[in-house]
Amino acid sequence: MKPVPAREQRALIDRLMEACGGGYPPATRRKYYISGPQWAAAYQGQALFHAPTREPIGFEDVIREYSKIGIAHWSTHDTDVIPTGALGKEEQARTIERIQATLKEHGLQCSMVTAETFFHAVWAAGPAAEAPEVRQYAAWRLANTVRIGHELGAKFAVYWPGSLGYYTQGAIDETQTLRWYADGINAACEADLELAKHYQRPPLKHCLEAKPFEPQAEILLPTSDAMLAFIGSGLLKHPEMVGLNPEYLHELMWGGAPRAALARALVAGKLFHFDINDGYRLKHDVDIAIGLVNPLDWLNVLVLLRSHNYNGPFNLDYKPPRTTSSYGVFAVSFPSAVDRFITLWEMAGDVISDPVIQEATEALKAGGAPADPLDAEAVTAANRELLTLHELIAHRMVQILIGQHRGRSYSVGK
Ligand code: GCO
Ligand code: MN
Ligand code: MN
Repeated sequence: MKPVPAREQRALIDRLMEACGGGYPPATRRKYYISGPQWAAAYQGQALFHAPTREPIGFEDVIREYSKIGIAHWSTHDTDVIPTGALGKEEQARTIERIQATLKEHGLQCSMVTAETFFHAVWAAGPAAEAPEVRQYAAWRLANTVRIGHELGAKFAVYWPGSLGYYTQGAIDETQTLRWYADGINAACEADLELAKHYQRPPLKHCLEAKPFEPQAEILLPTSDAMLAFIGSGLLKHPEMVGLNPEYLHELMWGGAPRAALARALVAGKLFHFDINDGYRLKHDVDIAIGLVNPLDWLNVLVLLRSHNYNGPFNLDYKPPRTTSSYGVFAVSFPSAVDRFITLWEMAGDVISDPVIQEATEALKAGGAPADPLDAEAVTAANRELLTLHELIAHRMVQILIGQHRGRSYSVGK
């Protein structure tokens, strides 16, 4: 192939995206409770070892582009849109008005707001640091974010306490730090109850998000399970207002099964919000788009969520890779992520209604009726053949994933 001159490259991307097929129209995409984070689209590809590869981009452009794609909801950190020094000042009010107008113009809703408590130097020792002024500032930031949420019409507030921990051991008493962190969440909930009255809106749903590694070396609430324990610890004044925002990759990172982590949140009634992305076990937070690494596991996750009528947001918390251009972020990265999600969601419906899987599942639940249910050998023998269905179900799921259940074949029977 001849070199492709820079001016022809976008046309090539567009033509090959078209050739991929399988895209949903924006109207279809809008039917799903999918949210696009400000920070995901505005991510410039920078990291400790990486210079940025993309141009900066503001909320006006992000919201407009999400609207064109058919992403109907938008989420943001306070400092994604308002500089730290302007928070709570006149500039905040003016920015909120501009965001409201932009959302309205493009027909998007703000679904979630989140306080940045990890980037600025003020959080060097975390949001629940020893110095009372840091904690007072953290409580104010959380309450201010809740206020922003009400003003933008959000239903959810997310807290990612990634800086709640330490690099070097011994300086903090972890029990004290957790109590102080609870004070911050309590302040946010109390402020919310006041603000909800003032704005005549329901209070927000407050969602804790865990990540096992990064940015602290050791993290006090590293998993969704740790957070469930924290919510139930008695330290929260309004535990009923607080639930989880699990992130798919964050559960995978520590070696957990995301589907099982979600199941534990579901049985606790705490699966409020869900950050969707992909990546690898026991690696750093690579935040790859949904389904590019583990499509079969994702299909399984969505079967669980569909079976249990999860109706919260699916937040596209991934980072378009550094190799993707500013143009590619909206031409390829976001539409393809949304479409893989929708396809996997549809496939999850196929799994749930699949006659083979249904019959196999029913048979497994029916058991084999041993003559003596207290005889281990008889119980084992009664189930022996049925248990083969576990592997058969897994095979069927892969068939559904690759379309074989609809007759797609690879020289089968030829
Ligand atoms: C990550 C985290 C963040 C949080 C966000 C919400 O991958 O580092 O997911 O993106 O979701 O900061 O507070
Ligand atoms: Mn996240
Ligand atoms: Mn992540």
